[in-house]
Amino acid sequence: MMSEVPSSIDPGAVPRVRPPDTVLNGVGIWRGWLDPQAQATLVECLRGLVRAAPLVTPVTPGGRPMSVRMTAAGKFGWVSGPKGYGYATQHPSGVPWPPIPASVMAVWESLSGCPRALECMLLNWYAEGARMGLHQDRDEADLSCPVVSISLGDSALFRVGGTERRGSTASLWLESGDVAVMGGASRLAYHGIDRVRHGSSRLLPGGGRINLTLRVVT
Ligand code: MD3
Ligand code: FE
Repeated sequence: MMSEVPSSIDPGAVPRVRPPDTVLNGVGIWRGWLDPQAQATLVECLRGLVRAAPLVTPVTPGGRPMSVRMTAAGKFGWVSGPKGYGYATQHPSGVPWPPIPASVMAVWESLSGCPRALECMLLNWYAEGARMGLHQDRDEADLSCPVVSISLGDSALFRVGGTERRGSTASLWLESGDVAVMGGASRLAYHGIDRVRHGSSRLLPGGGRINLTLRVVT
């Protein structure tokens, strides 16, 4: 006799090993998904990545320099300059983007619920005083794929609203090791980082915050 297989198993569905700890305006948040050891190992990997593809100061669509500095890994990264902005296959220096760390790939596979392969990891660096204004992420072609965010280092006050800029918003502190998944209706939610509590984490010796956002671009 054949062994019993639960009929509910869908080979296309990627199981999430645990439900989110919090859902804020449709954004799922897994607290401490990466433990302190995994965070430290990942930071070492990111140090090498930043040496290969140095941080750059992006400009807003309005032409103002951002306080956050950025680089990327994977098939695509984000570039901006006086001539405009968008996804590109090379760092502004002309080097290809470094590969996405394996531990980051594993986060995508565990929590995105997305059948498509990860194409881009953007790295945002928040030095003391850096913030990110309320915006939507809508430059990716396939909006059925979520954006997944990994927070490392100092705690950040994350704000998320609805799909219209003027709507009401809710906030929470993202801490080192937390992972947030923006899928479904929340994929086009307005969001930003109001402030970072400098020195709140001991992961990075001089303080500061790293945010990794994982994306399918095409
Ligand atoms: C909600 N980064 O890189 S991550 C960004 O912490 C960005 O650096 C912030 O916004 C950061 O674009 C916030 C959480 C996040 C990322 C993408 C989203 C929330 C999102 C896309 C849609 C809705
Ligand atoms: Fe964003």
